Amino acid sequence: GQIPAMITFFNPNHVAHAGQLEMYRGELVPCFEVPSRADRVLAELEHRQLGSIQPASLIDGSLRSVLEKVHSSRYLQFLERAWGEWIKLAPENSERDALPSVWSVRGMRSDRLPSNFAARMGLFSFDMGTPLTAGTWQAAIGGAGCALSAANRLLAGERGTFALTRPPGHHAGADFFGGYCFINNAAVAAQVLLDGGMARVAILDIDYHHGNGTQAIFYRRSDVMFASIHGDPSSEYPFFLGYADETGEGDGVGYNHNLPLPKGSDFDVWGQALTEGLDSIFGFKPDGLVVSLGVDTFIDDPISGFRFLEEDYLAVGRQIANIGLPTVFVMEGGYALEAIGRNVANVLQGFDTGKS
Ligand code: OKP
Ligand code: ZN
Repeated sequence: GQIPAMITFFNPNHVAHAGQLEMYRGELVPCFEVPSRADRVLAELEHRQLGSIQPASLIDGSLRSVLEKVHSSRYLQFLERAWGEWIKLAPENSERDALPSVWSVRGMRSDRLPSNFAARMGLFSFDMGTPLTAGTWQAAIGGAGCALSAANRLLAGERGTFALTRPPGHHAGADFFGGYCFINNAAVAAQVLLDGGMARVAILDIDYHHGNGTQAIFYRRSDVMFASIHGDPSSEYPFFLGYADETGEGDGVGYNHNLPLPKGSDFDVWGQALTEGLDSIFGFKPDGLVVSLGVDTFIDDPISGFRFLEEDYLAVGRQIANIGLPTVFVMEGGYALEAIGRNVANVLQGFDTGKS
């Protein structure tokens, strides 16, 4: 019969976010999270004719309202105004991106909102690898718009949709940016599905890095289950979250499932973790699934440590399709530029051809 095709929502504003340098081992190095990532994925989807490609919804009342449910008001206000404040500090700042350099840690306060911009950069972030640029806000809300549109199409009866955007989102928490992420697009998609009438939604995060922001946003909630397969945080970014003993708190107890794997793991090992993650998602009986789709699990990824081959991504898509849930895919990481398009398209194609 006819193969049901994926609908992709593309964020044309993604190019507005083009960071120059990130801090790495004591020096500023060129950013890995570059605009060509999204363009290459788009080109491959067009080349394979993998379903229709549509622009995302622009910022409006419904996007504002879901953003306020996922992020704190003071964080959103900070993010929207940050670039203006940065260039007000000194005119030459318009030549370079903003990076934090001071943080509030244990024993210090985070309830006071400092008037100093550098202090607020630190208050709302957790690393020095995530430059905030002139177009960060526009790009990030464009991505959230993709997630909103992709979730809405699922509510309208679609089996699978894809929010193709950058910057990624899964490291962004309710009130912090970091790990190249500013707005948590997967959390936006999940919240839209709930608001549209789904009782329970699962998020499966298959990016190489643990989705600490997504986990934190839903950690005390029983309406969203978060399951993640990722590099062991004892050696891999983001280091300070993502262990197997993090199972939720309060109402959320039992609805967080971390599956850390050692750096160097290949698809054989990873596939067993996927089966385990999908089993617990299936037991949760969700009405819908959000997949945080990172392809930095690829063997040639420059900043990650798993050993996926290109064809493995077809199997990933098929296995996800097997649990038979309406699914929104949301783009996260993947930094091997030459292969990123094929790897993402393979997941979507695997899903399209899998059991519905
Ligand atoms: C974002 B996503 C690289 C150091 C790692 C942070 C990685 C963020 C990954 N020089 N920096 O999960 O793909
Ligand atoms: Zn990643």
